Amino acid sequence: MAEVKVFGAWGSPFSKRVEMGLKLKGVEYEYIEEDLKNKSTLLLKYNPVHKKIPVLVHNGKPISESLVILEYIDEAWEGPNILPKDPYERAKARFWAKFIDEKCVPPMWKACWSIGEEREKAKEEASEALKFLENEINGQKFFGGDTIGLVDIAANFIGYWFPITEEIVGLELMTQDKYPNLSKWAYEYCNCSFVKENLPPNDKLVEIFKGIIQAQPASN
Ligand SMILES: N[C@@H](CCC(=O)N[C@@H](CS)C(=O)NCC(=O)O)C(=O)O
Repeated sequence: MAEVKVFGAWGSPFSKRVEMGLKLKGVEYEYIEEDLKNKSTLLLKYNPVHKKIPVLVHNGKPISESLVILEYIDEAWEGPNILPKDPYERAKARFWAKFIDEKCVPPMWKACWSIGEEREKAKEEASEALKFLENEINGQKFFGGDTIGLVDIAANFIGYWFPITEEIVGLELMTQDKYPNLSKWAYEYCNCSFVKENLPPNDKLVEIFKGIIQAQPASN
């Protein structure tokens, strides 16, 4: 039987992308929790370039970078498609997944954890980027249409982690008023059974985020 291992961190949306891909395909795997403050020799061996989780190891062969791993999973195993079959739709899915990583997640995260002018700039950038995603859903249940695909899994931070963080830090960015499609999508995605079962517990994330706030200087 194929040996499938995931080196991850329980609270990481990138790590969860890989687990969601494997769950979607029905692939069994061994999960290895990494301590990111004290990375294992194996993680450093498997991902010497970025030294980050997640890493998927399939029969001893390591693959890094969550979006690359998702494409690998799609090609290596039968089961529901992660990427569409049509070449144009595939290209579009890759475009939006890259857009999420480059244009959405960084300013959204920064908007939560920065202050003053930096925060305002990040909020503006994040709002602009989210508008594109809001339009892209365009009445569909998921970015992939009726079923969950690459863009939905790539957007997991937007659907689950961000609303929790927003509430903790008192930010109102992805509101239902401004982003009704995205808000509906987030609900549908997080309540899809295989997703719901694999999301990190809300209270554990809240604890982590509250810890970050407490560790910040008093002026924040
Ligand atoms: N682009 C990477 C991002 C992965 C990433 O940022 N992983 C973080 C945890 S959420 C990590 O391993 N950080 C450890 C470090 O930077 O030293 C991917 O998509 O896999």
